[in-house]
Amino acid sequence: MADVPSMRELLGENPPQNWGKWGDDDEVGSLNYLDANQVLRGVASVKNGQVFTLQCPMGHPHGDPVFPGREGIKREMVWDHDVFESGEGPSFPGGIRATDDKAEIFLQGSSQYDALGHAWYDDTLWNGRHADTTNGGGMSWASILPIAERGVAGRGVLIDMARHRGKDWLDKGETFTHEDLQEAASAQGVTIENRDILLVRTGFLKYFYATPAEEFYEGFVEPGLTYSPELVQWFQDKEIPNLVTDTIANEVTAHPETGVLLPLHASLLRNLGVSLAEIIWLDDLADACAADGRWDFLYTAAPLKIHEATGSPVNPVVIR
Ligand code: UVW
Repeated sequence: MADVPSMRELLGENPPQNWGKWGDDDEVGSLNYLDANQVLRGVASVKNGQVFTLQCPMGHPHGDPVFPGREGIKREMVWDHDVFESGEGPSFPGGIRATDDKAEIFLQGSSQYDALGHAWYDDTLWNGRHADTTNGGGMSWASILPIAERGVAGRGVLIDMARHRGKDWLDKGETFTHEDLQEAASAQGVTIENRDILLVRTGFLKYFYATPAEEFYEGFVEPGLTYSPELVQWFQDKEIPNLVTDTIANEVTAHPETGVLLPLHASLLRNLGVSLAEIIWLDDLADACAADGRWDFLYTAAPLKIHEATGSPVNPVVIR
């Protein structure tokens, strides 16, 4: 791919950047926008008490949606009825028995939050720390732990790009811009306000579960937001703390004009500190929003507190 420009060439020498904005030791970035007022704004958008959990099941019989190279959960039983009957299980006073199981998982192999240090270029991570902080068996800088300790809560707004375009799901590689998001928002009758948590539905997870894996992964390219300097500036001006999508990587896999892979991971996550939540199930929430025409709600999420991890499974909760 010799003719693909470097990330620096695509994004420019001085792209919008929030390094130092919340102090040199900050590891949660744009989540700092979600102060108490933003949480109360989210609470104020709760109207009928409906609750939605947005995690995709881990270990779905169809297989789990993962970025190529990763695998879904591998879970096995440690204790079951047979283990006790065979005498291999423990014997507890009084005779109580229990199930137990264990799992091998890619921490980014299911509905997940990315750590701010998860993706980088030019050897430098979020807030200007060197990429060698990822060495030595874990992330000593900008791991998922600070985000897990902080939690995420605020007003969420769902933009249903698939519904807006009259499709069950967007096509492989289909793109949209921040202007398309705003056009869809006004068609939905909702405004994307400053500091909103931005949820975008493409229908691509619905496509995943409806499609054989060979077809889904053939020429792997997801639909999604596509990089432009204007889009990055829009995220910066609107102070978006968190992008949440029903795709595996939050953006069109490769920038169509240049072939650069995942430039929004570089410009939003690394440079602006925008938290990325991926593989998030939005279909049931979208149906409820479409039914009564209300597209804003209280969005809450907390990844797991895993030391030095690059990401973590999450089950966001929405109350509307
Ligand atoms: C990669 O790291 C390739 O993607 P994601 O951020 O979706 O986990």
